[in-house]
Amino acid sequence: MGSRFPKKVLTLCIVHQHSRVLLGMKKRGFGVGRWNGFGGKVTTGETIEEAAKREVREEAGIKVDALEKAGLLEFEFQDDPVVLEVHVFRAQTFLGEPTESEEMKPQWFSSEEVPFEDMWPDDRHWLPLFLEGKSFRGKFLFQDENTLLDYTLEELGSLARLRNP
Ligand code: 6OG
Repeated sequence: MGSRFPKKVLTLCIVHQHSRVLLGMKKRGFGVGRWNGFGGKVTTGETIEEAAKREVREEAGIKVDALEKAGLLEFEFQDDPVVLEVHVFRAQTFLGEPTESEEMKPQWFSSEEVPFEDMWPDDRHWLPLFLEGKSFRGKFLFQDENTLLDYTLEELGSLARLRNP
């Protein structure tokens, strides 16, 4: 898990309001059949935060504004040199009505009933921190899409939060 590998920068935004979270069922591509936040690749000429907002609009049909940085996750697959650097954001407010797109089918879940068995295997580790309003940083090594081999995860304190995006 090192920085000498090529990186892909991605966003992941979860709308979190009191005791509920908005997730989307991925209908195609990477992670198909799993519930996840909304997000995707950062493209040239946009900031990571702009990309996060754009992806939420494209995938869930809603507008999010005040994004809060929640976490930084790195995913690596054995036999694949590309490291996925995923910037996780929290949105507490939004405009519009969540609407199904070609890529995602949005649905509200109670924070106590997150469907971890139909999500990426890393989510059960970091999402509880997210739901507690904490910031975190983690690295996850997968054998394949269903098998998590190893991971490290740290909660960031208030000092670290100032230093780490
Ligand atoms: P597109 O490539 O479809 O965006 N993503 C992951 N999310 C979780 N929870 N675990 C993973 O473990 C993930 N790998 C990628 C980032 C892919 C979306 O899926 C997220 C993006 O929001 C490997 O454009």
